[in-house]
Amino acid sequence: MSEGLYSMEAKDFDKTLDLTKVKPYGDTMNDGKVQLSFTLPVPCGAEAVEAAKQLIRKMGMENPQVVFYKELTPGFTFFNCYGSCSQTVDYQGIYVPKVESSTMDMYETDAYIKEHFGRKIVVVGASTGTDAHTVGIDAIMNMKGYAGHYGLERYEMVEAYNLGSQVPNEEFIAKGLELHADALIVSQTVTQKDVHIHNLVNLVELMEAEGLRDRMILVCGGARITHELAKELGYDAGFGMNTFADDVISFIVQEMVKRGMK
Ligand code: B12
Repeated sequence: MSEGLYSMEAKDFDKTLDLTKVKPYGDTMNDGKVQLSFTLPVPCGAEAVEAAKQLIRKMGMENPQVVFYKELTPGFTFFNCYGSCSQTVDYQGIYVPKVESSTMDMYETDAYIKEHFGRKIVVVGASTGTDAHTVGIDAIMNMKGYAGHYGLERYEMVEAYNLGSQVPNEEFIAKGLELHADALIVSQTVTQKDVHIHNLVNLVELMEAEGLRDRMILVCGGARITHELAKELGYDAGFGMNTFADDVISFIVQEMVKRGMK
C-alpha cells in the first residue's frame, strides 16, 4: 500500500463529512452509531429491555436496540445495545494543551544528554500514596519497556530508579534528594474519589514547603492524567495513555536545557 493511502483522512474521500459537526461512524458517514454496555439494577425480562431502550433515548440516541441481555445475578441485568447519536461536536474548534517537546528515540536522547550535560541524568519514579498499580511506571522505567519502546533503565545516559508502588510522598522526596534526582516521575492510576488529585497536590506542597520544587523536574502520568490537569496541579508535565519512555525523557532533558540546568 502506498504511503499516500495511509495518510488519507476520512474528509479526503467522503464529502458529506463536516468537521464542525462530527458524530460517530458505524456503517456509513454520519449514521451516529454507538455501542453501549451497562447494567441496570432491575430483574431480567421484557420490562428491563424497555427500561434500557428508554434510557438510551434519554441519552440522546435514536433507534435504540438491545442486541444482548443477561441476568448477572438476581435483580441485575446486563445489556449490549446500539443507538444512533443525535449530538455532534465541533472538531475544528477543539484545543487540547499538550506537552511541547519533540520525541527523540533512545539513541538520539543519549546523544542529546552527552552533548548538553556530559553526565547521566537521574530519574526517580514511583507509584505513590495508596496506589498499588505498577504496570504504568514499569512500562516507562523497566529495561524491557513497553510496546517496543525501551524503558529508562535501558538508556546509557539515564540513571533510573524505580521505587515501586505505595511509596509515601515524604519517602519519595527523601529518596529523590539522596539520589540527586534531576526529575521525579509519579504514576497515579486510581482516581476514585479524586484520590490522585489529593496525592499529587500533597507532593507539590511538600516539595514547595522544603524549597525543592524548582530544583527538580516534576512529571506525573496515568490513564486519567492529562497535561492540562498536571499543569493545574503544579507539575511541569502530565502524560496519559499510550505514553512511552522516549516521550517523557525527551521532555525532561529538553526542559532541563530550557531552564539552563547543568
Ligand atoms: C492490573 C490492574 C490492577 C492490579 C495491579 C497490579 C499491578 N502490579 O500493577 C491490582 C489487581 C492489584 C489492582 C487493584 C486495584 N484496582 Co486496578 N486495575 C488494573 C487494570 C486491569 C490494568 C491497569 C494496567 O496495568 N494498565 C496497563 C498500563 C500499561 O497502563 P497505564 O497504567 O495507563 O500506563 C500507561 C499510561 O497511563 C502512562 N503512565 C502511567 N503511569 C505513568 C507515569 C509517568 C511518570 C508517565 C510519564 C506515564 C505514565 O504510561 C503507561 C504506558 O503507556 C485496570 C483496568 C484497565 N484495563 O486499565 C484496573 C483499574 C485501574 N483498577 C481499578 C481499581 C478500582 C482497583 C482497586 C481499587 C480495586 C479494589 N476495589 O480493590 C484496587 C486498588 C489497589 C490500590 N491500592 O491501588 C480501576 C480504577 C478506577 C478509577 N477510576 O480509579 C480500574 C480502571 C478498573 C476499573 N475499570 O474499575 N488493579
